[in-house]
Amino acid sequence: MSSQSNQFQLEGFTSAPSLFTPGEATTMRENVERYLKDVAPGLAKTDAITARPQSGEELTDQFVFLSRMDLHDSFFETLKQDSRLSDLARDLLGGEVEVQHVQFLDIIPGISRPTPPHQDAQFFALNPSHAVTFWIPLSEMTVEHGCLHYVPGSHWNGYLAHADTGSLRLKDERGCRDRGLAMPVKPGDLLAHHCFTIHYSAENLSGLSRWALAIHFYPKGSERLNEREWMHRNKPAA
Ligand SMILES: O=C(O)CCC(=O)C(=O)O
Repeated sequence: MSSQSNQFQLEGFTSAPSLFTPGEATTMRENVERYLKDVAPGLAKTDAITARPQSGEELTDQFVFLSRMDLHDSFFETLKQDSRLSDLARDLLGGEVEVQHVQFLDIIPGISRPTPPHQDAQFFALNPSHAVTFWIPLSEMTVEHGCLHYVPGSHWNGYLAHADTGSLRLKDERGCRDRGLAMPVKPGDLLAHHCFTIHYSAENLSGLSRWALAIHFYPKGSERLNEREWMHRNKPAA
């Protein structure tokens, strides 16, 4: 078993420092810039979501979430097929895998909120719930930039109750932030977490946008339920 797989099994997350070269990380960033300018403005709202500032209801023209980028652009279609990603996913999930879509997330200081503590399992609605999220930073990420935090070992508790607030958020966040481990990373690195691992981001105090890509891998042949059916079968442990 690799040390990454060992950490993933025991703690629910792992990292792959410098999985991509600095040149590849720059190319990814340039392609996101191109996509934001040339592709995102022509997409339906479901695939390109703009920021809603904390202070008001008016939407801005700044994109904070892009989904299914691989369907709209060949650079991201090629990225998701990168064998370094599928090799790592096979190692972590322990078998053959299926790659999902490429997503982009921006946390804009003063505009978008930090990500609250949550698990990804409900989004995926898989039976059984076993999947990995790869999170690829496109800018320097320290605590000040609002880096991701993982709660080590939280995946062992299975599914926990989430509040329905439009975005997923644990109903009971008490203690999460005390136990959360900051994961500072740089472009070229990759973080990986299990779908039951509690994770959240710190507030972005850097004054700079915080860019990342996310790509999910499921075990090959996973059964996907609709969210209601999944919720019915997965009673929260707390
Ligand atoms: O980028 C973030 O702040 C959150 C990302 C996340 O929750 C995820 O990719 O599962």
